[in-house]
Amino acid sequence: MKQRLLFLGPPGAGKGTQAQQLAERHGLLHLSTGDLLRAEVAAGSELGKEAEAVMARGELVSDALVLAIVRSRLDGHSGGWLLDGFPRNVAQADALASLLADLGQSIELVVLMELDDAVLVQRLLSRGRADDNEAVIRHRLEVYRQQTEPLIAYYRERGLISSIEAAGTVEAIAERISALLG
Ligand code: B4P
Repeated sequence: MKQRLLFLGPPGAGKGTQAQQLAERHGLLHLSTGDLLRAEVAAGSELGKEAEAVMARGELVSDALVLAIVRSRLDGHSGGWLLDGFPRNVAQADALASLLADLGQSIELVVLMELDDAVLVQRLLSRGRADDNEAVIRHRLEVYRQQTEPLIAYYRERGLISSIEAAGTVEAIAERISALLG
């Protein structure tokens, strides 16, 4: 089974939901940059203070900050992993590629979760996190289109992408993902 995975898709596509379940089932390290940043905010660390206002506006936290978090978690981990919500722009993808080259590891599969904007907005409004009000959600979708969507071409050129339809029940989507893992 493929064990070095990356989940890509718009906010609310269910990356976190699917990644958590899959990682538990197969004993993979689940790295959600969103969760890690929210933990820093909750802890009131310097890093969290820097991230809080940026996240509340629906923008991307600085690449340097996110990279430091990912590097510290991947360094020294030799088993499988699942990156959820990272990378979110081409600079982060390039930085990840050089980090993985340093570690002698590589991405085996990028799962692209696709879903209509109307469903995304509905899901996020019912989740009700601090950054889940309609204006911020619309802005996050714009940031996704501008900064994160170019990663689809980036990973397609590298022959790594498989897409799935992210509508339906959590179980149905999990089955679609499992079918890609071999
Ligand atoms: P994230 O924490 O990554 O969150 P997300 O993209 O909004 O949500 P996700 O797609 O994981 O959806 P989820 O499973 O929760 O990002 C938050 C912020 O952190 C960013 O805006 C940014 O500021 C910052 N950030 C994170 N990573 C960064 C990086 N690398 N660089 C810079 N900044 C970064 O699902 C959404 C909802 O739908 C949930 O309520 C869930 O229960 C529900 N749901 C899931 N599957 C469903 C289904 N099949 N049917 C119905 N509902 C479903």
